[in-house]
Amino acid sequence: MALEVITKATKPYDGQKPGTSGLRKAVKVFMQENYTENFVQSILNTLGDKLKNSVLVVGGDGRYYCKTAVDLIIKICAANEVSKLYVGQNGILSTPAVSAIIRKYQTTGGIILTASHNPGGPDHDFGIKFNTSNGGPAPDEVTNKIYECSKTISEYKIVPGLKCDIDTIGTYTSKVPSGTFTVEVIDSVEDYVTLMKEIFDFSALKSLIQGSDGTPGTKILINSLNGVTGPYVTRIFVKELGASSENVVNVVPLEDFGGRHPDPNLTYAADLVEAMKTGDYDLGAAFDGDGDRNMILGCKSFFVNPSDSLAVLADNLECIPYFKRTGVKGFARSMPTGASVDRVAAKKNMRIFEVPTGWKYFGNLMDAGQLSLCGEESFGTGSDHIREKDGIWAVLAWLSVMSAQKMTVEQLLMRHWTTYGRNFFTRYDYENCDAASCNKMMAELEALITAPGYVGRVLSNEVKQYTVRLGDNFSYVDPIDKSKAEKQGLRILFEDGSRIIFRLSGTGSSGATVRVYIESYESDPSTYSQDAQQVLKPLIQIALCESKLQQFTGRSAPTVIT
Ligand code: VG1
Ligand code: CO
Repeated sequence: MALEVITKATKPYDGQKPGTSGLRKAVKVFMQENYTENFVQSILNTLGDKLKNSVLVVGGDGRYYCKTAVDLIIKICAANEVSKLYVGQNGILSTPAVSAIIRKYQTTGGIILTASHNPGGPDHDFGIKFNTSNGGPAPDEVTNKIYECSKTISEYKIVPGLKCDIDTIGTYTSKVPSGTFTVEVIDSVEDYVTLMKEIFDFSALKSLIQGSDGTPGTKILINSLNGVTGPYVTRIFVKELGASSENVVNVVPLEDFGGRHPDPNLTYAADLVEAMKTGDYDLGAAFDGDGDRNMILGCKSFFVNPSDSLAVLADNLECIPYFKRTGVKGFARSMPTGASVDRVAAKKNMRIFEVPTGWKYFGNLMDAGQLSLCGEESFGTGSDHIREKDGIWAVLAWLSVMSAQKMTVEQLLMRHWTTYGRNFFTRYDYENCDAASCNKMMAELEALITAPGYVGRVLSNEVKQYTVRLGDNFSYVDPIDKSKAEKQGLRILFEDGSRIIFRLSGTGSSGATVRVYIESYESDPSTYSQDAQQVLKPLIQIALCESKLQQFTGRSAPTVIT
């Protein structure tokens, strides 16, 4: 006998508007009656004709509330005539793995349960993100539809009696009024590992890590910050590539990430930074909660700025078998990302695209065959092998370059700067500020930098002066579908190529986070080893002064400096 579908009446909640990457709110918000159900039903409603007999991938980063949400999604999908779900065992799938699985099994899309780099646990954040059939985050057009739907939703459908053991791999079928509903519980890492083996030369990487012909192995230290990458890291670096289990730490996914902020930067991955300082390891890496971000460190904690990481990989893609096969079609970066990759593109005569912040803006270019490698300054690096940024992929890419070039991380950077000059870059984050004051600051700054007479103005501090070339609020027209994204960040661009950029974060769950991005270019080799904070000090002072940031936020220092 078929399980019963129940239609439940509900009322809309305010604010179910997906941000830079999905809907992120405090767990307690998601736990409100029908809150999660409303949003899931809104996602399904926007599928329209594609909903009936659709196939979706479901999984998340293992944070608190993931399993409850997976259970609800299974029951709601069963009631909405979805025909099949691929669910990661224990509800675990990294964001890059979801993207890979959507593409491999050509599903209608996927639902990812994560608030990415935001802390987890009952008192922290949860998130739900929808990815479309190309494996990428839903574009603005789709997320806007989901939001519209959430504002008028009056009912959702559910099969309360459906039970499915997501902890055990297997195929589970249930009879529902529309026919058979299938849940296939899959190994969380298998499909992803298969893809990585197609992209990289695992035997070369194994020789690099284990050492060969008398050369000592390259020692790695990988820190999963108790996020979703743990099982992937253990399988790939230990089982496949022969690293010792001491080379991988915090590899058990925890619902609260062990109480830490699962964000791979110098502040929140401080234990990796400390451990790398001993000089015992040649490459260190950390990932965020859902496994799409990466931080790369060289021996003695030599920091690879993500904008430089992108540029070095762009310059060395021939070291990776995948690109030998597919060719390199073009590069892209998000607008605030440092422009070092632009110099590589110019030298290689390659297309370079500048898109708004958020991985969803790369998808169309990749689908149209115009883009192979892209990145964001926020520790995101990836390629067209999937449609999400990919933390583990980035580490394997770096190891491939080190193996082929026989160089250390620091040597690769030094060679890069010697060839191209150095784009110094830093980002200041002021987290959890008062939203109204931040909005006011942004409005006043926009008025200032777009006023007549701002262009040509000379901004200076004691040591340096910069002439304004352009002041605007960045807008973008997608070259493929011509969709327009406006108000993507305030830019002050200077004659010498230096830049100051201001954005408000779209991933926070409370208050406002101001991000200030500062960049300048130097071609004098004596500067290359200098500290970015020192080099950028004059520009930072100018940025704080122009925006009156300290007055508006009441903060004398940022919470995170990258
Ligand atoms: C931040 C980053 C952005 C990234 C986004 C999602 O967005 O700046 O580059 O794509 O997080 O990353 P915002 O709006 O807070 O600046 V993840 O790994 O949290 O999905
Ligand atoms: Co993430």
